[in-house]
Amino acid sequence: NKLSIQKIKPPKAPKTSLSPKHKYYKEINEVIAEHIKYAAKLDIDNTWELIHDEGEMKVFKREMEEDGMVVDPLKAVHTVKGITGHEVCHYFWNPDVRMEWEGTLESAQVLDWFSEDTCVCYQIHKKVWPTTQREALFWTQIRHVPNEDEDEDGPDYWIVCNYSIPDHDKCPEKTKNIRAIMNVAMICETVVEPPQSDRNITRENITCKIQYHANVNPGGWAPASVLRAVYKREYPKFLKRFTQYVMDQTKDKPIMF
Ligand code: 6CM
Repeated sequence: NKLSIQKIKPPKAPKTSLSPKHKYYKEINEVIAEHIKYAAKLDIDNTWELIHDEGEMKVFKREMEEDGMVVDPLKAVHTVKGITGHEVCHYFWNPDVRMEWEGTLESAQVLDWFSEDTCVCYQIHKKVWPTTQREALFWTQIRHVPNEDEDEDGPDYWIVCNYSIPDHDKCPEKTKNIRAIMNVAMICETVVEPPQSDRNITRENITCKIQYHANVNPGGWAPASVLRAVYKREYPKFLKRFTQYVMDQTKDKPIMF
């Protein structure tokens, strides 16, 4: 009948170009759904300890240990004017530009492409005295998560997730490094204010609301105090440097919604 026809919405663009038959398809969807769920709740209560507060940027952690290793979950929120969530995610995900903003890396390489939006990266982090150097092997995916609400008022996110995998046939074996395990996500929402027709929107009218989640297991012994000191210093530094990088890269470019 007429009523039910009006309710049918046009099909949304595919959320990922990764084939449902891919062996990582299920894992990727589940991991991303979990990050979106937590981002939507934004449940920063008093179980989260504020470790850095600078303007719009706030970085929180929860002290946690597993088998004597520091695995403190970290969460950060930031609000940046003049850039969109798509832009933030694009530069965070794009492996071609990672070395331009990532200050903790010694090297990074792409080992495989699962699809246009998903690849496998292998990277070696800078050594932190006195610990053994860390490396990481992970899939990284960028995707748009359209608002699923009936009333169209719900948020519309862009997300990048970096998630460790146990192995890959192109990954160097038996290196001198310790393999860190991570589950990291950058989740962004773009706010347009004041709302106006698409044509007149300038960078003055847009703000990006960022949430960043990091769950990192160092994968082997490292002194807790050193690790916590490095995290406390490096995560805020990363957020500042990276968002500045996105502002610099985009200021003279058309807005990427
Ligand atoms: O999310 C960030 N970067 C992504 C791309 O590289 C990726 C990395 C996650 C960090 C995984 C940490 C591995 C072990 C840490 C070793 C210590 C390195 C510190 C070196 C200091 C000179 O998701 C931004 C990551 C910001 C890291 C603090």
